[in-house]
Amino acid sequence: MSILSRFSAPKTRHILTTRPIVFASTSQPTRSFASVINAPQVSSSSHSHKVVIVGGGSAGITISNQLLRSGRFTSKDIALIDPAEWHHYQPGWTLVGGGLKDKDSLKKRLDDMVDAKVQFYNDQVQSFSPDQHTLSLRNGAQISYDQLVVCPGIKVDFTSIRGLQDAIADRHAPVSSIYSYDTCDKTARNLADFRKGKALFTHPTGPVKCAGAPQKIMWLALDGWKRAGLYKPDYPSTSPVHISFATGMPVMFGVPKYSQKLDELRAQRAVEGLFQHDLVAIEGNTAILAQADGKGEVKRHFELLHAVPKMGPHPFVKTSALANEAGFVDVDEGTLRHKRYSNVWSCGDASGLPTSKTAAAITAQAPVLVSNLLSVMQDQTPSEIYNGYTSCPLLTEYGKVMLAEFAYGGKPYETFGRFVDQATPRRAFYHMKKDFFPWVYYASMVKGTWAGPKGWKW
Ligand code: UQ1
Repeated sequence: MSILSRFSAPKTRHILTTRPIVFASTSQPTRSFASVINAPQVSSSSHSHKVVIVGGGSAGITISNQLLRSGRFTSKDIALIDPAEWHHYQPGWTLVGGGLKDKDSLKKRLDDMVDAKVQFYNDQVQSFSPDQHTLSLRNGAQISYDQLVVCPGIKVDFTSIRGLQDAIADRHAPVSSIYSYDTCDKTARNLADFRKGKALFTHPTGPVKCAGAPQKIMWLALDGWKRAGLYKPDYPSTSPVHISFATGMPVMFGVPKYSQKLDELRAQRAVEGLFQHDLVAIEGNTAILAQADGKGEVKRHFELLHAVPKMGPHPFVKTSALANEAGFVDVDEGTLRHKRYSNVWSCGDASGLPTSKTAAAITAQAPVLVSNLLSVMQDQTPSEIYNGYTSCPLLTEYGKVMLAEFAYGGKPYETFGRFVDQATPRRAFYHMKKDFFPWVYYASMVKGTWAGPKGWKW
C-alpha cells in the first residue's frame, strides 16, 4: 500500500485489526506483556552457573551468544533469566506506528532465541544478594553465580501519566503510543484516520529509551498528512492539521549537532515547539503539561495525541544493592563492571551508563562487557573500554533518515562522517533503518556475530 493511500484512505475501510488493546501488568518487564510460560518447577531448590544473565532482550541474548562463541563454556555454564514469552525488535515499533511494518514480523519466541546450551529460567528475578553471589527467582529458586550480568531493560510506565492507560485502551480515543507492542499499531490507525485538528506529540522528562522515537513518529505523521494534502507547512493557518511537539527537554535532541538541524526542520515545517513541557495528565481531549521550574501547568486541546510514558528502572533493580541513586545498575562507564561488586556487570537500558538507551548501543557495549568479563574470569584486569557509542537513526520523513551517532559527552562519533554529513537526512540511511538493521539484528547481532559499525566478528 502506498504511503499516500494509507493516509487518505476513506474512514469506512476495514481497519487492520479489531483486536482490543490489552494491557498486562506494567510491573512486568516491557518485553513481557504476555504470560509467563515454562517456569521451571524448581521452588526452594538451588542452582549454580558460571555466568548468570538477567534479561533476554538485545543485550542479554547478544551477550549469551558472544560468551558461547568464546569456546570457554560448556552446557549450562551460562544461564539466562527472563519472564517474557516474546523477544521484540523494539526499534521497529516506530516503523509499525508509521504503517511501514507489521508488528508481528518483529517478534520471536524468546525460548527459541536462547541457545540450547544456555539454561533458560523463564521467570522473574525476585531479589539480588550480591554479597552472597546469589539471586532468587519469583518461584523461590536460589541461583548462584561466579559472574552476574544485569540487563533486564527499563520499565515503560503507562501509569506515569494520569489518564493515559485508559485513553490508550479505549479503541475510539485518539491517543496512542509506539512504546509498546500492544499499542504501536493503534498509532498507525490513528495517524491514518486523522483528517483535521490539533495533533500533539509528547516526549517526557527523565530517561527514555531511544530518545529520538517520540519525534520520529511525528515526522512520519507530518509527512503522511502533507502528502495527503492535509498539512501545509507553507500556509499553516489554512492547514486542516496543526502539529505541536511538547517535550520535557529544553532542546529537540541531546546532541547539539543533531538538535540544531532538527530544530531547523521543526521551524521550516511549522511545528510548534513547546519546550520544557512535560505531559502529566490526559482528561478527555485535553492534555495537561507541567512546565519546568515550577512555572505551573498549561492545558492543550488535541484531536490526536501521541504520548510517550515516563520510564525508569525495574523495581527489582532499583531497590537492590546494585543500583545507583537513580536506580540503575551502578557500573563503570568504561569497563561496564559494577563499581562495588567486582563480579557484576551491566549494559543496556538497565545500566546507569550516561549515554542514550538504544539497541545500537548494545552493538558496542556487548563486546566490551564480554571481553572484560572473560578477562576477570582468568584473573586478568579488564582492558576494553566502552566510549559511550550509541546511535539514533532519526526518521525525518518517509524515505529519509538522519543517522545520529555519538559517544559520551554528546560528541558525534560517525561511521560515515568522513564521506557525508550525517545530520543531513538521507535515503541510504532510511534503508539501513527500515531494512538492514532489522535484518542484521536477527541474522547476526543477537547471534553474537555483529558489532555494529565494527562489522561482523567472531
Ligand atoms: C546497529 O548496529 C543496529 O543494530 C542492528 C541498529 O539497530 C537498532 C542501529 O540502529 C544502528 C545505527 C546500528 C549501528 C550500525 C551501523 C553500521 C551504523
